[in-house]
Amino acid sequence: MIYGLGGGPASVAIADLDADGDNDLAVANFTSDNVSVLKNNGNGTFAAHVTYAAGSLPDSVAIADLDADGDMDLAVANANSNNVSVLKNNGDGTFSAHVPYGVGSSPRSVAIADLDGNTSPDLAVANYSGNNVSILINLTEVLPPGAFSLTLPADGAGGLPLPDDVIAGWAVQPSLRWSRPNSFAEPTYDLTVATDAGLTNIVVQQNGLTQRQFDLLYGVLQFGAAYYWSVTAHNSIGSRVSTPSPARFSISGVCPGDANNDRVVNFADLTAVLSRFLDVCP
Ligand SMILES: [Ca+2]
Ligand SMILES: [Ca+2]
Ligand SMILES: [Ca+2]
Ligand SMILES: [Ca+2]
Repeated sequence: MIYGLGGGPASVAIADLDADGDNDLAVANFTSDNVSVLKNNGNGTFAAHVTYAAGSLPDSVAIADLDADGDMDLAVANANSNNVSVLKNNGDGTFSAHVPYGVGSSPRSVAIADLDGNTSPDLAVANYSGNNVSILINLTEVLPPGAFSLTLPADGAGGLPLPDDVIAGWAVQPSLRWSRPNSFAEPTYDLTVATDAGLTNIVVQQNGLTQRQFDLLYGVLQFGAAYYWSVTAHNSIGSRVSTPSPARFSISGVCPGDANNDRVVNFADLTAVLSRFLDVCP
């Protein structure tokens, strides 16, 4: 497949620009003084490019979340205007007007990583005619994690199966899940599950989680019981407690296989079922 672009495409970078789970393209168009964004249709084909103005003779593009608002922004090295354009993502893969930052002479390449160790991404720019490199330290304030939510199970969800019964009621698998707070670096998470809203009778305490989900194991939860859970996110600056805190969910009181209703599944249940074998039911 071939996709049309602006003039003289010189550099391409890849990231999920519209936060829909697939990787999109940003291309610096050297002779048309703009950047093309191509959104992935989800299967490796791309929608027609949308262009955004950059500086003069953009020769290089790089992608990172430069302002810690959770979406991926663009940095473009403009060879003829001796600056770097930053284009902030509006959150949906469209971009606001570029803001130029002066660098050395004839910048031809830009790369992004945290250079001063404060977690925010900074820029390094190679200046072709200047025979040097410009370092642009990101001055965006590094803040504690932003607000985030407990997403699965939904607060108040009831009748969930036990983890060993899997699937139904837990979406894909019996996992507790939450959203990502805004933060330059992914926070770590402390998870608490308790049998009371005050989170004192704790049944699960897991600290330092690096993923935004926790898989519940067999044997921890009980039929017919209610549980309360909360997550606290930590980054280098501070902490943030989830919304809500706590959320509540309850497990189904129905025990699959407990044919004689004694809350235990054993041979007695098999006997109870077989005792009715060949019964004619109305
Ligand atoms: Ca995408
Ligand atoms: Ca951003
Ligand atoms: Ca943004
Ligand atoms: Ca930094």
